[in-house]
Amino acid sequence: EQSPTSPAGFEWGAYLEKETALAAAVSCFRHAPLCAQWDDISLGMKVEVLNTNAVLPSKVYWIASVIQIAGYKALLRYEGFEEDSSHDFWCSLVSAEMNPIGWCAMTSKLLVPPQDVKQHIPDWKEYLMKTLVGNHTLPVDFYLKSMRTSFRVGMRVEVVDPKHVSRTRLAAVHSIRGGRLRLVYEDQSDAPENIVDDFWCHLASALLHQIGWSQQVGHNIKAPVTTTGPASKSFRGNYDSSFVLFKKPRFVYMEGCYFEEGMKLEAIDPLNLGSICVATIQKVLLDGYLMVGIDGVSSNGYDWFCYHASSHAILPVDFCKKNNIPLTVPPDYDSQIFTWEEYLTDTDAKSVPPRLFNADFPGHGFSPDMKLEAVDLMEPRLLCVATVKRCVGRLLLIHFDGWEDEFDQWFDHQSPDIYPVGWCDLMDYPLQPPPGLVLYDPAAQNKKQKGKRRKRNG
Ligand code: MLZ
Repeated sequence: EQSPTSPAGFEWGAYLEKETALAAAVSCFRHAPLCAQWDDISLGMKVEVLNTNAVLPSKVYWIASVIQIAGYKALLRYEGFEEDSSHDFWCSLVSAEMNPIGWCAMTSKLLVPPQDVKQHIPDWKEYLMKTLVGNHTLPVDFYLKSMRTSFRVGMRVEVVDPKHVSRTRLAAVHSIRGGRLRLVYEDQSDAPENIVDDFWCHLASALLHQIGWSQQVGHNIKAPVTTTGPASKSFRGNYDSSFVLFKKPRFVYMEGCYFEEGMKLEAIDPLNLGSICVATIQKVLLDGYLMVGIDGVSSNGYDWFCYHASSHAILPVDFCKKNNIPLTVPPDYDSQIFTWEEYLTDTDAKSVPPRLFNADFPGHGFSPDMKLEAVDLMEPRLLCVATVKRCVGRLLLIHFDGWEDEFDQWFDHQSPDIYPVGWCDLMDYPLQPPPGLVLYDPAAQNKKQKGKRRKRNG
């Protein structure tokens, strides 16, 4: 199936409680909606929400306190329950059901206390006055502003060819959800029957470029074909993207001391994103782009990968050693005894001067064990329940819950492919729960699946 579908039944709140885990805060994700406003959200904040603990024919509301925050979600407790947690419930902080104090009065909605409050409260008005004094509430304009983007369905782009990562391929924007694009390749001639060749990425992805980019920087592009495959799959773009829409990498000076063909470095393996490998600059393109090859993988150049000189996926030699990360060495070397010094002599090569790497690091709010939603970049349609496993400078090692460590992937902390807990819900994008998780929906339990090992490229 090409379009994402979500196995029903996964609830972040219950899962976090079961795992006794915390979620990374929305403010950690710069590209996430409402990131900048998240400072206004705090524990103890009071809101007006639907009262589900009432038996009345019409909708009534009540005041609740935020007692825990996890990404976009909050654990709420209705006023009056005090220490009694039995009626606590999770709710998205960004939803039409979540309102600031005063909203009911302004919109003539009824505030009715929950029926199961054990406490005897003779005067609710006085009680509320006391609890409300000195507390914050939601900002009035706290909702998802329309996610305006200049990307449009039908716009043609150049994007990496996952089957042949050293080249790009023409594609058109088929749909947009929460800033994520589904791109359908123009050439469907190699796609298996009943499969539409497509790719998913965020509009700020480094893999996405305007029409003409490949030619401009000297990158390979799959030649356009005249036959585009079965008409049933055809989806043609109708206008070319312009460069103004795309995230520009930072400017790099290419004069003087610069990356040179043959120089060695460490790089995240584009086809196995959990591994940092011994690599070589294979080609220097224009505008700061580089073709990087993983040493010992193949010599045909098909899996060279384009990284910008400012990318955080390329790293100076000994980065892994300094940070206690296992370095993946070429097949004919032993990682136990590998040293860069010896390898550079063996290969008669120079290493990339360390000052050429982008060392910017403003800091971030992630720490190990925090939960989040992350794209499986090997199958970028899938947004999965995930955990920060390690933080090394600006890099995060992300583990996909329920999957073996072989699936782990390194992400930059500013990657547009990691999202706060609750993002999928907010965007109505399907979230992949951990496989084999005992779900709360009994019907879904029969469909339990086991996490499988996946081979490189698989
Ligand atoms: N087809 C793949 C899906 C892997 C998705 C993992 N996401 C973390 C497999 O089963 O190997």
